[in-house]
Amino acid sequence: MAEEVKLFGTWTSPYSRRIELALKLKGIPFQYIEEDLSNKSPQLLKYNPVHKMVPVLVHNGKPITESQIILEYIDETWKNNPFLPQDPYQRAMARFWAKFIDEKVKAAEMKAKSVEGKEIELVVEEFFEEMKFLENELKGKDFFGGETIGFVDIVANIVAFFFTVTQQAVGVEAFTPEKFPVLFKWIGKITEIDVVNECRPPREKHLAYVKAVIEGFKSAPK
Ligand SMILES: N[C@@H](CCC(=O)N[C@@H](CS)C(=O)NCC(=O)O)C(=O)O
Repeated sequence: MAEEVKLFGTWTSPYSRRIELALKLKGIPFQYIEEDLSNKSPQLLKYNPVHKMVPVLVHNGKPITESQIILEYIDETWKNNPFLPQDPYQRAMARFWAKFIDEKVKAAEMKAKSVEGKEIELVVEEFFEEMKFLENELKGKDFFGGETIGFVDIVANIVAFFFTVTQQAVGVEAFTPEKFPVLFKWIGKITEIDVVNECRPPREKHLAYVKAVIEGFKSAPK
């Protein structure tokens, strides 16, 4: 039976972009369906009735949600170019760091929504303090996955692209090559991979979008 792979995503969503990247790294042909999150499609609501969020991967009619779970599903279903290491301890560590990244990102996002002005800068500063753990984890390696891009690299792409854009939109210089030499070297390395760049939103359009979102937070009733 021919495989049918569909990805429901949104261009600004780092979680959607990581699934696109995973599918491309595995060489899996797929149909991409762009969702308008202000007017979610009946299909999205059917496939993700619990969270009603993108990304959703639909494989031969079966939906899978939550980006890290989708990544593991892809890795288990298509065995070429494995994302997770074989060794159980190394697998556990990869899952630990991936979870760490998403938890810290979500926490920073929630905090940023509840504060104003200068306080946003503090949230960004605090977030990048947490990211020092990630800097340490990467020391001595080209990629989190070792010699090549793996599970944590795919998840950490959010730090490489999305946080640099957010920082520029907010106008804070918390994430700099001076403070994070190892992470910046890693950004240089993953940016050399064409498929990684293909899965990144266009920078100027993305920057304009993030600025508009931040303005929205500021003007939203508290
Ligand atoms: N934990 C989820 C997060 C996904 C997520 O936050 N998706 C956002 C877009 S970036 C979304 O669909 N938001 C729609 C909503 O909250 O109604 C994952 O890893 O897939």
